Amino acid sequence: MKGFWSLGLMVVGVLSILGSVEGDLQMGFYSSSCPKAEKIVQDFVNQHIPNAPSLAATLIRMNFHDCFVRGCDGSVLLNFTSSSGNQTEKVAVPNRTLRGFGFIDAIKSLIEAECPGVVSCADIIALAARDSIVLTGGPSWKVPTGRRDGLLSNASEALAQIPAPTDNITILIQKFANKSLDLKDLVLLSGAHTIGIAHCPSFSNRLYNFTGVGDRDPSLDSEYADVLRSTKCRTQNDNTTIVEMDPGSRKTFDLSYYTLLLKRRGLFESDSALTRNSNTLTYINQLLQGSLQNFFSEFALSMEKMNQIGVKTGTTGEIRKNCAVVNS
Ligand code: HEM
Ligand SMILES: *[C@@H]1O[C@H](CO)[C@@H](O)[C@H](O)[C@H]1NC(C)=O
Ligand SMILES: *[C@@H]1O[C@H](CO)[C@@H](O)[C@H](O)[C@H]1NC(C)=O
Ligand SMILES: *[C@@H]1O[C@H](CO)[C@@H](O)[C@H](O)[C@H]1NC(C)=O
Ligand SMILES: *[C@@H]1O[C@H](CO)[C@@H](O)[C@H](O)[C@H]1NC(C)=O
Ligand SMILES: *[C@@H]1O[C@H](CO)[C@@H](O)[C@H](O)[C@H]1NC(C)=O
Ligand SMILES: *[C@@H]1O[C@H](CO)[C@@H](O)[C@H](O)[C@H]1NC(C)=O
Ligand SMILES: *[C@@H]1O[C@H](CO)[C@@H](O)[C@H](O)[C@H]1NC(C)=O
Ligand SMILES: CC(=O)N[C@H]1CO[C@H](CO)[C@@H](O)[C@@H]1O
Repeated sequence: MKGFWSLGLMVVGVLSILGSVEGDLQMGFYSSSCPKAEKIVQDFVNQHIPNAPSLAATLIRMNFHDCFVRGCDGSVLLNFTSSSGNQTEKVAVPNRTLRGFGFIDAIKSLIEAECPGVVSCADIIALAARDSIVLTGGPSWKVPTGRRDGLLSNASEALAQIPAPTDNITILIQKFANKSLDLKDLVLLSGAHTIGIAHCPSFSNRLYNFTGVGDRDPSLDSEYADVLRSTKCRTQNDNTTIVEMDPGSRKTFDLSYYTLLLKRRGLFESDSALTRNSNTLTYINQLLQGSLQNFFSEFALSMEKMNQIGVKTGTTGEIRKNCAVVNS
C-alpha cells in the first residue's frame, strides 16, 4: 500500500513537472483550483445570451481579435497598459466595433467571488465564446485552459495584425500564416461571418468609391449593392447603420455564409476574395457539398488551433484581478 502511494506520488510529480515544462494548456485546468469556473461561465452564457443573441457574435469576434494580437492572453480587454497613455488594442480601429467587454467583466466578477486570482480573463473569453456559439445552433469545441493574462496591449499591433475587411487574399493568407493558421483555417474561420453584423464603413467603399473614381466593386452582386445603397448605407459617410452579414440568418450558425459568397454577396472584400483564389474556392465548394456536421467539426478544429495562438502558461503573464487593467 505504502509502495502504491509513493509510486502514485512519483507519477503525479513527474506529470506535474512535464506539465510545467511543456507549458501546454490542459482540459479542465481549473478542476481542482476552481472547480466551478467553467460551469459559472456556461451558466452565465446560458442565462444571458438567449436574451441578447447578438452578443454571441461579439464574443467569438473578441476571441479572434484577442488571439491575433500577442496571443490569446486577454490583451484585447485592457484599457491601459502598465505605462498608461499608450493606446491599447481596444482603441485600435478594428476594435472600435467590438462590444461585450461588460459581459466578460460580469463573468469575471462571479468567478473572482468563487476563487479569487485563479482564473484568467483569457480563458474566460475562450470559454464564453464557445458556450455562446453553441446557443446559436453552432458547433462546440474543446477549450483546454490554463492561459495566463498578458501585461501589454498595443493599438498599432492590432492594426497591423488583425485582418482588415479590405485585405486581399495575399494579405489574408499572410496574416493567418503568421499565426500558424493555413488556408483551410482562413476559409473555415471566416465562416463565423454566418452570424452578426457590420457597420457600413467596413464595406461602403465597395458601394460608392471602390478605386477612387466613384465606382463600385465589380465583384459584388450589383442587385445586392443597389439594395445596400438604397436601404442601408445611403451615403458613403454613414457610420452608424448596421448590416447583417448573412441576411435572414444572422443569428444562426450555418453554411449560408458560403452560399452567399458564391452568389457574390459576401459583404467584405475579404469575404469575396475567398472565391477568387482557386484553393480557397475549392475548399468553399467542398464545405457546401459536405454536411453541416462536417462544417461544424472542421470549424471546431480551426477554433481549437486559433485558441492555442501564442498562449502564455506556467508562470508567464499573470492572472488579472480586473480584466480591464494589469495588476498593480
Ligand atoms: C478573415 C479575416 C477577417 C476579417 C477581415 C474580418 C473583418 C470583420 C469586420 C470588418 C467586421 C465588422 C465590424 C463592424 O463593421 O462592425 C467583422 C465582424 C465579425 N467577425 Fe470578422 N473578420 C475576419 C475573420 C473573423 C474570424 C476568424 C472570426 C471568428 C472566428 C470573425 C467573427 C466575426 C463576427 C462574429 C462578426 C460580427 C460581430 C458582431 O455582430 O458584433 N471574423 N469581421
Ligand atoms: C474600461 O473601459 C470601458 C469602456 O471602454 C469602461 O466601461 C470600463 O469602466 C473601463 N474599466 C476600467 C477599470 O477602467
Ligand atoms: C508608451 O510605451 C513606451 C514603451 O513601453 C514608453 O517608453 C512610453 O513612455 C509610453 N508612453 C506613455 C505615454 O506612457
Ligand atoms: C507597439 O507596437 C509597435 C509595432 O510593433 C511598436 O513599434 C511599438 O514600440 C509598440 N509600443 C509599445 C508601447 O510596446
Ligand atoms: C494585396 O494588397 C497589398 C497591400 O495592399 C498589395 O501590395 C498587393 O499588391 C495586393 N496583391 C494583389 C494580388 O492584389
Ligand atoms: C509573425 O510576424 C512577427 C512580426 O512580424 C514575426 O516576429 C513572427 O515570427 C511571425 N510568426 C510567424 C509564425 O510567421
Ligand atoms: C472617391 O475617392 C477619391 C479618392 O479618395 C476622391 O478624390 C473622390 O472625390 C471620391 N469620389 C466620390 C464620388 O466620393
Ligand atoms: C461618424 O461620423 C460623424 C459625422 O461625420 C462623426 O462626427 C463621428 O465621429 C463618426 N463616428 C465614428 C465612430 O467614427
Ligand atoms: C469598448 C471600447 O473600449 N471601445 C473603444 C474603441 O475605440 C473608441 C475610439 O477610440 C473608444 O472611444 C471606445 O471606448
